[in-house]
Amino acid sequence: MNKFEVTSLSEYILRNQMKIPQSRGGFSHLLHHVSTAARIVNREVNKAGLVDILGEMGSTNIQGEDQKKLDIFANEHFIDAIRGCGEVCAIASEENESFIFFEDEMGRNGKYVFLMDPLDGSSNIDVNVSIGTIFSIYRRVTPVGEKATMEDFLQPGTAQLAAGYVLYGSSTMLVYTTGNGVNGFTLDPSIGEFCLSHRKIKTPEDGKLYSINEGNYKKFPKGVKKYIKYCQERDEETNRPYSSRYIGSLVADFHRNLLKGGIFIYPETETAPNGKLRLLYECNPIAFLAEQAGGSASNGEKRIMEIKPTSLHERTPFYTGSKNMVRKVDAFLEEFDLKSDKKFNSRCASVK
Ligand code: P6P
Repeated sequence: MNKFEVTSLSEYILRNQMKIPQSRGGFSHLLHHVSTAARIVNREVNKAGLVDILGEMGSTNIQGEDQKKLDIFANEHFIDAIRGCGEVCAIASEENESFIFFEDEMGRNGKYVFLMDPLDGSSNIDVNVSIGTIFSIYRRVTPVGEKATMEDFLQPGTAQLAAGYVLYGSSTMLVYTTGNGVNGFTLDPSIGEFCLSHRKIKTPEDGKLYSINEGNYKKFPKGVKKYIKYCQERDEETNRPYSSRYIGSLVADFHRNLLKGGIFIYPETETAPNGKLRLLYECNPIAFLAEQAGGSASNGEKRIMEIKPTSLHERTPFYTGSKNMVRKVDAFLEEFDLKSDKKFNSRCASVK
């Protein structure tokens, strides 16, 4: 690669499309539209402080969360961009109670379904903290041409064709995978293009950062409490104590840990037994990226991407990042929190 050679996202997509036999470019076309929507949302996020687009809409979304004007803006623009590409038959969003089926001829014949959290971390919008868009793409399982059903969306994360996020931070990045590694593209505002800046991202197997909202400490499972204390102990051999880093914006926290090494934890609590984060359009796409970068993602007991979803907005406990750190917290959970029936079963199993 020449020193000053710039690979735009468009060029990268085209190069990779040619590697896919019999590709007619539909998938590449879809990724282009994601990029376009990301640039439109980025424009509004960057000037949020200057125009009347900050603050509450006075409405709440399906999650019962206050909707910020930018939430609505991002949701509408991603829906329009994805509808316009003609490759997707239906879309599910954190902001919508059910999925949206694109009735017209073009939509009906789309081969893919698209899931997204259009603007995650939106509670940070008014205080200028990084926020993000998270997306996930599957091949539909119902016949092309017919109406999409919930079956198209309730697929395990292992069936994802692509996943990614847009990070609206000090610079705007699009990070995605199609199952052949993770690449990061940084928006160059002077040319309006996402340019390859982080080729084949690999996350360190060990890290020194742990990200969790310790304000909920008293409600955490015993294994999580033990792991937090483990992170805080002094042990030179294992580079402890680790540093606590928590922004309260999943994409920003995950992205930092992805590049530097670390673990992000949003566990179950006494008051939220399934945690807070959504399986389909937050945890599965992030898990796909984590695994493709050499990390891992679990719900404390099993691989996130092997969970069979039962509803569009279901939540899951989420442990993701450096492989050895996720393995460590899973071990603490196994030791201190394995459900009594599971302990009983595992004891029975060990008796055989
Ligand atoms: P808490 C933002 O609302 C979000 O969905 C994620 O981006 C973030 O990781 C999490 O919630 C923060 O939740 O309860 O720590 O404020």
